[in-house]
Amino acid sequence: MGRLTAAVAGVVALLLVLAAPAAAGPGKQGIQETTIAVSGMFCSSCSAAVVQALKRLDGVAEAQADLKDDRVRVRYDGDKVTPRRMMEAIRKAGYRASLPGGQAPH
Ligand SMILES: [Cu+2]
Repeated sequence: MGRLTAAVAGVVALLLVLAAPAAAGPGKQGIQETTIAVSGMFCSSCSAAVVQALKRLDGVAEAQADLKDDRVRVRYDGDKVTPRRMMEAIRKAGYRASLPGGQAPH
């Protein structure tokens, strides 16, 4: 393989890698915001634990727990993390999580 051919092949490979996320599907890219219903938070250390669990995830920019309304509002990078992963993190921290709008956690 000549030098030029190798260079072209390299560029093509790079373009394919860059194009891959865009081809993965519409919607979920960039900064998103969602609200997750959380039950089992009874005091401010509970809500702090939930916020901590979320912020530990790569891609979560901001998390704000609302103790009174049993929910947490999250701003996140849709390329890096999904609401499903967030709910798993909340459950691992010992709380129950579901997406509002009837989507069951299981
Ligand atoms: Cu508590």
